[in-house]
Amino acid sequence: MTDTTIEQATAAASGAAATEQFRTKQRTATADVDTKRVDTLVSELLAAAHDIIRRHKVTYAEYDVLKSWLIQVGADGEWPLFLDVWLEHVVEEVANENREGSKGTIEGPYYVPGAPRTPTEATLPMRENEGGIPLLFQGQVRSVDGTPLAGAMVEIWHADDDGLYSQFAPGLPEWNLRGTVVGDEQGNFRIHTVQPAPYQIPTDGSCGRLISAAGWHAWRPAHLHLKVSAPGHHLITTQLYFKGGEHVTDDIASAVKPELILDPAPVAGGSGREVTYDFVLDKA
Ligand code: MBD
Ligand code: FE
Repeated sequence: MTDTTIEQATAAASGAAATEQFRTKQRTATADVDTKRVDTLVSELLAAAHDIIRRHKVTYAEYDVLKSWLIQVGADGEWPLFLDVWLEHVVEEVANENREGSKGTIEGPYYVPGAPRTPTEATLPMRENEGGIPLLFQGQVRSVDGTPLAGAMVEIWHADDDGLYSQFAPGLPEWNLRGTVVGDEQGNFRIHTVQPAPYQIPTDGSCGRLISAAGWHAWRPAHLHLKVSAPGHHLITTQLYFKGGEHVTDDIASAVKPELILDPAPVAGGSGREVTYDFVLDKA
């Protein structure tokens, strides 16, 4: 445990980094939402809010609390966190409802493109005494028809044993526990890392204030984030969790699916745990 790192991690710092990361991504994204669509979506969203105000007789005092909270979410840079925790899971559900291959789930606010490339069998960038149980995560990338996929890439990023992400918490090496693993001719990969800890949403920012005001908890279960791709196939963004882990059944971000739960076994004659998980990609 590195206590100083925990003390220095603030909602505003991780929020600012997540906001900047999203702005970078958005510059390269193209959005073409036509007038009719904006009219429909925003009108229905507002109508839902009007209905809630009427049904619950929302007061001016409550309206002002909402207003100041919304202003503060922006000031804290917590819009990426708020949206990815409470809305993204439904966007993902709709986006991938017709996929036949492996299940995806939300990306969350802490993906950074361009993590260092590693060979097929690799240890993720980590500190000399990185905490956490060693984990060997291996598998194969195949097409829906069973064909092994040459040219597959497995991007992986996850929190450390303190639940902190590099580039979003201070004091961590830039690419700590992030990598782009290049599969072999058969789409195989073998990734040596450590098991992440559960992730707690920052309690000192606006999302934390909402959580305590509503009497909720602030936790996501321990998870690996992945983006898996191969030529001629749809990229899949997903996460994997650990059987029996804390908050696997009550993820604040509602992003756990039964197909995404790993059950690593102790490494025979070695240290740590290992697990095999294959990815099946839809044809593009
Ligand atoms: C995370 O690590 C995460 O994966 C999501 C979805 C939201 C907040 C933090
Ligand atoms: Fe995460």
